[in-house]
Amino acid sequence: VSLQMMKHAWDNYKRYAWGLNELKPISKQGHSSNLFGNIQGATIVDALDTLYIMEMKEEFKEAKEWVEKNLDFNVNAEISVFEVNIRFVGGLLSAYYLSGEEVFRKKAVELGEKLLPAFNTPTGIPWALLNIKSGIGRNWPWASGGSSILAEFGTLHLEFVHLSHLSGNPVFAEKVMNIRKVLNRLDKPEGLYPNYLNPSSGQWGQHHVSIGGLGDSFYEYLLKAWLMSDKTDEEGKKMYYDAVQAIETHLIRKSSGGLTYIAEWKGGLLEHKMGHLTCFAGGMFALGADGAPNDKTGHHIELGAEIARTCHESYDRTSMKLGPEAFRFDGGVEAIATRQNEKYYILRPEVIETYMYMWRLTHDPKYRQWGWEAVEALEKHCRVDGGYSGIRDVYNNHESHDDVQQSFFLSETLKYLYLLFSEDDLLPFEHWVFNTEAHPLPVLHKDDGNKEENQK
Ligand code: DMJ
Repeated sequence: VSLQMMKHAWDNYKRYAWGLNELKPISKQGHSSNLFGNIQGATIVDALDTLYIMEMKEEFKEAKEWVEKNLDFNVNAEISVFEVNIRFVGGLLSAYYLSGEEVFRKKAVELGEKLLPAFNTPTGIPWALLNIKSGIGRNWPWASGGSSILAEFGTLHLEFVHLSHLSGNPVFAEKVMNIRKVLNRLDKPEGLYPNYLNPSSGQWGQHHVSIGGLGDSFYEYLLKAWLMSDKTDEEGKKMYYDAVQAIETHLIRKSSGGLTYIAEWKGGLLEHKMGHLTCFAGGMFALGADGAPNDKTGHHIELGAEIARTCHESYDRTSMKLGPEAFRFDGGVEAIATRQNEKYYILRPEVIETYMYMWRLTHDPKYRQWGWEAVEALEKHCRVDGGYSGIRDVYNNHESHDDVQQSFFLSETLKYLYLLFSEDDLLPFEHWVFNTEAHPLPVLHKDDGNKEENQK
């Protein structure tokens, strides 16, 4: 089924928005997000590995030809370093490792080089935004105290380690190792990492902590850096398990109805709200269970299972059976969005991602059932003639479509669905880690420097 869904999403993108970043499936035209500046083709690059894995050979070939002929980074564009890294660098790296086609390696390294000026700050903590022509960077105007964002500068590690591996140039890995050095020197309030860090002063901005937006994939990349290093990166490992310990103590709570959730922390006060983005953490806890210190393996799996259950409830308690952007555990509700501007669903993957990890790690059939419920809901409410669209209010009985087919729907949501219903030996966890945009990167095995081995 996910293959049919991919075909529908891809064919319509191709028909109405080919070469542009994303598709507007209702108005049947291209959609340009300013996150990528003038870089074009986000959907193509994000979808390459999904096409490959689903064995959509014709489509993969036309996507590759587009990359060869049209993917151009010599543009005057201000881009989000994080978004371009996870979608474009990550997408190109995976396409290279899966297919072995040199063009993807070349383009990934070329783009990586374009991103390097972002690190020209007093601390080496990169800017959020970079003009890839002039090399001038800056931060989001809304970020506390001119800060860079934890989830942005903390989500470069996996790709940059691979860029050094593939180019033979150590500079990429050095840049991301330095980020850790800066973080390790700093005092952390209650052992937690605030979402804001000023790249000039090296000081935290507001003490807001989140495992959802602004924080999320920083934690994910600590764990995955350790796994991707064939468990040799002890620093990443320690930072991950220490962070999880602090998260458990200060952010994880149980509702009176028995649902475990991860709250947000604002200078010591808890906001009892969990974002859809935070739901990825169920899969992360389960993936990290194996290495958990002090015999805590079972506990981390259980934590993953509880987060999966809570996130499933957030879907089940809507009329469309698709989860809201954020849900609350206060004012007499549990796992329900109470604010109008938190009731939307934009084809996000995190809940399905967690089902996929839980399925692989436990084989409890309920995760496939829950994934199937999501497929039915997507088909019923998000599928339109011209592709797939997000929904403005999942509690309503009538769809109001937002008219965007997000590129991560093809790279993540559909890929995780496909993996959820595949055998475990498709991209096995011993050999692959997924970047935060679901692009698989090979584990760099310590006993062989040779690439072929890593492609098993
Ligand atoms: C994706 O770009 C990535 O998963 C990122 O980590 C968070 N936001 C979207 C999906 O929701």
